[in-house]
Amino acid sequence: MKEPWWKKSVVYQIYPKSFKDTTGKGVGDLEGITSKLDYLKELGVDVIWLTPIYKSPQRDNGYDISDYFDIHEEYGTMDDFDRLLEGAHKRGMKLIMDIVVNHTSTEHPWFQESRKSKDNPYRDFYIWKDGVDGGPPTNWESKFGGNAWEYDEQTSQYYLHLFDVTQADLNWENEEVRKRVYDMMKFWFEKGVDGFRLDVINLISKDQSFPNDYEGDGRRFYTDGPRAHEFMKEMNREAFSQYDSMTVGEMSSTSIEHCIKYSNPENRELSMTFNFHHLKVDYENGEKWTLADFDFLALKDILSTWQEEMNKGGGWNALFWCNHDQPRVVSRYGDDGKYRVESAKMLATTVHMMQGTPYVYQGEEIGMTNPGFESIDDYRDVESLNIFKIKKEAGMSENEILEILKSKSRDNSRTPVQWNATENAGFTDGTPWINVAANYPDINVEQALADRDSVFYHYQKLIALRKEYDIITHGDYQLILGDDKQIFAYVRNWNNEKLLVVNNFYGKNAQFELPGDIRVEGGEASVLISNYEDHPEDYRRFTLRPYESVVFHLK
Ligand code: TEU
Repeated sequence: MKEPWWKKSVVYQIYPKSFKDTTGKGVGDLEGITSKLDYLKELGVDVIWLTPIYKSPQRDNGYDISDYFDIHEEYGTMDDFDRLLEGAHKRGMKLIMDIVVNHTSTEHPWFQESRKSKDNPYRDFYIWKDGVDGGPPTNWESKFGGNAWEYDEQTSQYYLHLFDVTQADLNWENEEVRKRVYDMMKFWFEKGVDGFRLDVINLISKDQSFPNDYEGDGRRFYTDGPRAHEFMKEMNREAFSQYDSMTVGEMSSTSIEHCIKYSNPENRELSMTFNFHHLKVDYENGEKWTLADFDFLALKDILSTWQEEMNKGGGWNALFWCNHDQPRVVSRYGDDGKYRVESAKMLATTVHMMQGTPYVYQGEEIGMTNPGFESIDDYRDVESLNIFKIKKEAGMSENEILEILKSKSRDNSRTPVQWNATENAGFTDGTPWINVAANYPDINVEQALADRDSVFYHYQKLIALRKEYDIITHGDYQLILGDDKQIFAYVRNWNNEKLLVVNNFYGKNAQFELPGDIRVEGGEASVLISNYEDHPEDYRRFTLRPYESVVFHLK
């Protein structure tokens, strides 16, 4: 079988709202993306992933879709989209769309019909239930806080919303719903898009007995649910398999076993999966809205287990630190002060040298940081605003909540891309929909392109190395020094070659010593990439400086 193109690809994620505004309304647009295609080409990425650009009331920045066949007005028109797609293809880049089919906006005409009456033809497109004892049908919780059921007076029943109350869950048991979804996917394929990122796709199949959850928030009754794989196979058969496409599923609270099933080509479901376990090591007792140092040993263990097990099971990982839901990684697992550049490069190397398809989130390639917002008025994200309210009502002080949001809010990654040092970082001539981070005069694309030692060129090199060395794609993965409290080191093996990847995750020196059981045949060693001007002589034993990262190629 010919190797699929996406195995050697690097994907660049664009959050259009914050990318580049060309009209002065303060919101990014499609033309803004088209105007930056040469920049992306220079970085070297192969695929662009656009977060949702469909018509939407924007309660959740487009993850609440009201028309799958139209473009959100502020972003432009279908012609703008066609030009963007053509521009990407002309430059040899692919483009994938973000598709949200676990739920729609309550403004979607399907839902508008559905809520009208119990016998409306669209009633069964969504999940409606009677209340129990004057309350909601189950105790399931919304991912954005509060109960997951909303009472609708018109028909005296509740509808399910695993996210915001304006995001009603579709009823995937209904064949007609599934058919409409596949037809819609084909519409975009016919336009020429190269695949999809599928939003929370492992939540579409709910346990039809809808039980109460006395041990948790309900997720075990809909995560990787009873018919999830069946639906994925059907989707593949009806849509994906008819095009040379890549598909990546966003998997919420999933397991390795399920991700192997979703992404092993023999199963004909998806190309690859995102999971989030490595981004929960800074939670206290599993709770996101807390402040805790990250657990370095757990981080190594989780990433390594996924590397080994997915490889063994024939699955394929999406590799990433950042997206539009996560704080900036340099502020999180690196150092966004003194060692910003070193630690941003080190973190990049750590995941780009693993097996899987790497994703770069806009601004990550120049080492953008969390903005450090001080006031609740700076926040826009529906989840952050909900949590602020809920925590306040529960008695937490405003200052304490603001401290948590400063490190955990999804808005940390949603501030505008910093293009240059002019007002509003060159993002807009108007008033940006969300404030630009104050450090834009120092951290911006123009500055990065002018500095050969910038984070940008490190990413450019990592992306180029993937094309040059097959071992990065195919080699197996072996964690070494698993107990070391400062060094994240691993070996990749392929044919008679090895990659030795050594990273210092802290701002103080560390001693590296290659374990004796790692055998190197010829002993010819070259350095593929590092983040200091000079690098160690002997790969077997050396001192790592703060956040130092070195990759040796051995054969
Ligand atoms: O996110 C799914 C999801 O569960 C999270 O990443 C979520 O943001 C986090 O759990 C909240 O604590 C996807 C999208 O990426 C996100 O932007 C949407 O808000 C969400 O689905 C609903 O469509």
